[in-house]
Amino acid sequence: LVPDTRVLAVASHVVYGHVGNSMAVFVMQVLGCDVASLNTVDFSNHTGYRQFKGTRSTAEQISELYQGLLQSHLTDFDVMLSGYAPSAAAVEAVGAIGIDLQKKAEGTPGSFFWVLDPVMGDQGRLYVNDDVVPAYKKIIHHADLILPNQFEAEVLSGIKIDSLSTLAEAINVIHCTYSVPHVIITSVQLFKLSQSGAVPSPSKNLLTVIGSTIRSNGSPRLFRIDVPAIDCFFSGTGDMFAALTVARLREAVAAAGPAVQGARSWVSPDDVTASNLPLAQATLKVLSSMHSILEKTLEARDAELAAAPPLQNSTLTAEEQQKQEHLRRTKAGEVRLVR
Ligand code: PLP
Ligand code: PXL
Repeated sequence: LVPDTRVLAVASHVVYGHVGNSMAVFVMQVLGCDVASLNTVDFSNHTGYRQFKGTRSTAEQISELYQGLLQSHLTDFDVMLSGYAPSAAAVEAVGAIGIDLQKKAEGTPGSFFWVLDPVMGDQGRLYVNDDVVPAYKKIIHHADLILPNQFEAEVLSGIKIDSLSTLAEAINVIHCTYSVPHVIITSVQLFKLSQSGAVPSPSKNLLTVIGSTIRSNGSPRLFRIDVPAIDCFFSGTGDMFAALTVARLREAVAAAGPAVQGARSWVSPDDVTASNLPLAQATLKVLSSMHSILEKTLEARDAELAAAPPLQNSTLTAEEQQKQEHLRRTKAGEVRLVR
């Protein structure tokens, strides 16, 4: 069912555990994609451990690897998935790769698709340098699909999302100001929006995903999917979402047939159901996989923590014990990708 799909995955690599490309490459491969990985950082482990060793790529190093692909004609990618980049200059270097691949595909609409995850922050907080924000704003209109979380959608659109209508406005800015035809806001906590009275009957136990494909008249075709929230913080879920979306969207677009395959927008103005919206169909499958992997992760984490209780080592200071406990819990919470 999956069409042949060559993906260029540009994100971080960790030696131990599963975030960034160390998550996305396996996920896309297991779903039948042929994946090339360009790593923007190479760390021992993800930053949630609060300590790591390793290196960040410079913009020059990223560009040089791409030059190497170019000189040997190794750029026949159908999809690029770009995630975390460690500086504004690195974001621009990744952007230049996406723009170059788009340009090569210009003669054949639909032959190249750039999925961009604008990794900048979460929960009201930037975790990149301030200058990364304008760097994303400069490249984002070249992307076909972007995957911001609620905070990143606010940063990009300049609209504070505090209701369903401001959420729709932010999506409209992404479609119209940035001319990005497809967007998925990967997590919205409607119950938090409701604290201002703006949203009726929300549940703390639901996570909402809202996406949209622009219609051929420029208006958004919105869809909304509520999923049960798993009450735990995992690193790498955004990367898993992005990787699953690449694979499932290829399937959904292929199933929708030639009319959709070459088009920038997949819906006409009078389409009112989501049944023919490939982005919504793909997202349903993505969320279903995410749910089963995260449930399994939670179960395995709890079993691991129960099997080996915290160390009681009186030679450690309280602070050292706390650190060891944090490391133990973080390791136990690594997303489980094995069957
Ligand atoms: N550092 C690197 C190398 C990352 O790839 C990411 C997220 O993708 C982050 C930091 C942000 O992670 P955190 O939420 O732990 O700050
Ligand atoms: O997107 C999650 C992620 C990716 N890459 C690295 C990380 C994290 C989150 O902690 O540390 C290196």
